[in-house]
Amino acid sequence: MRSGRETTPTAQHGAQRASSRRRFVQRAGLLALGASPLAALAAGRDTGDGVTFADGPRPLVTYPQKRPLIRVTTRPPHLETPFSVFNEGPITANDAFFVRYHLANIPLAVDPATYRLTVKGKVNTPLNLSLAELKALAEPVEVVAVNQCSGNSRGYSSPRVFGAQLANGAMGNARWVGVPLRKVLEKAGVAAGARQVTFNGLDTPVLPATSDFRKALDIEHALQDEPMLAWGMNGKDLPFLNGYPVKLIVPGYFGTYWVKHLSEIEVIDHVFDGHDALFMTTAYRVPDNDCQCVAPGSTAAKTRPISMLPVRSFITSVQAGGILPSARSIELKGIAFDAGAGIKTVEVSIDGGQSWKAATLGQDLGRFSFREWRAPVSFAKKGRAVLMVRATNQKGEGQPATVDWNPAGYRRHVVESTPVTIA
Ligand SMILES: Nc1nc2c(c(=O)[nH]1)N[C@H]1C(S)=C(S)[C@@H](COP(=O)(O)O)O[C@H]1N2
Ligand SMILES: [Mo]
Repeated sequence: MRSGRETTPTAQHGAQRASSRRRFVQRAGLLALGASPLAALAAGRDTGDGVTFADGPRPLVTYPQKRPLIRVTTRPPHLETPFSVFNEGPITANDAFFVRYHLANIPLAVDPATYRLTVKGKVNTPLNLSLAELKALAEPVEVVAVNQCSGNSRGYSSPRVFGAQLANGAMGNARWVGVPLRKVLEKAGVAAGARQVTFNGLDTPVLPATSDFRKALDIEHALQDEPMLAWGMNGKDLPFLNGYPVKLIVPGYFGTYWVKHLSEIEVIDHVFDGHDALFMTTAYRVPDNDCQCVAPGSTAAKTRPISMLPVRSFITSVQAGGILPSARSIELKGIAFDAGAGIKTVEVSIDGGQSWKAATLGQDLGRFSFREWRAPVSFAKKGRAVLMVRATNQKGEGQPATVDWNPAGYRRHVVESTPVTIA
């Protein structure tokens, strides 16, 4: 089933709950991050975006520096952005940006005065940089880029798959400021035989048997212009839950590589493996073929690490179950993005994909950014209609009409359908 609607509490009821939750969160301060049972009680039945998967309702919860977001899990915090946020503009506000962690031991505070970033391994000069030294290491650069979780939209996977049942809000687009990773590696001096670079953050597993969360990039990729060590997000410091004080930004690549609270960079002479490499060697892998897909319900014989973002597009101005007027022109609005080739065309359909018309693209904020689009449409008849949107990029890549299924529900990029009622 695609989605269902939750009963919405009355506005007053919702407001009372929100204010008692705020008081609770204020009292508990940052420590509330791990206090799941009380936070869950306080959250009650407020619903995030009306989307309910087989797991049950998805309440809104409030965390430090965040507006109410959809609770996916509490320990560690995993929060989804309500989809209506993406209609506010092409940049996702810091307080609305989704949050994903894997390990329950997340840092609750980082002192910018004592924070250090270590660079070690196959380098000529190991580094131990303070935040001030990192910021002064090279001329800061900026990029607008989409951070999308590999599992974004996984809840729509059919057959259903294990993992967080996410709707479409595990993505966001921000203006990142930092220094190129390349400058830091050049400062350390990459030694001969370097093969990959690994990244580790301040979060740790609760049990020693659990793998740490570490990611690896090939040395050639790490030395390209795009990967960045960022401290700025939309003109502010990174929100704590999005990786304060420093996060690896890998434009065009899925969010899993964007390591938060980055504390350690290691250059290695082999492909990353071993006990703490689970998030490269076992998780975040896709079928090793062109479509990165298998027949629904089957498993892949061979896999490889997930990498770049496929082309995606969404209608943001109306959501599934929305009601639109007949016999007058209305504007559909939305976003499209890809891994950095850049969006070339966006087309919309209001008849379930039988006919398509071109949308007008909005301002170009850079090839890694959300690209807004608009299209005037009018509905001749009352009743049900299915809206669709599809995009192509400058390389001619588009979106499949049917789902490219894989066992982890990663990288959904099918042409989405939005059922609406014309009244
Ligand atoms: N330190 C650390 N960094 C991490 C993760 C994590 O669990 N720990 N999860 C990754 C995944 S899978 C995603 S999708 C992004 C989410 O970034 P956000 O929480 O800032 O939105 O963080 C990545 N960086
Ligand atoms: Mo993710």
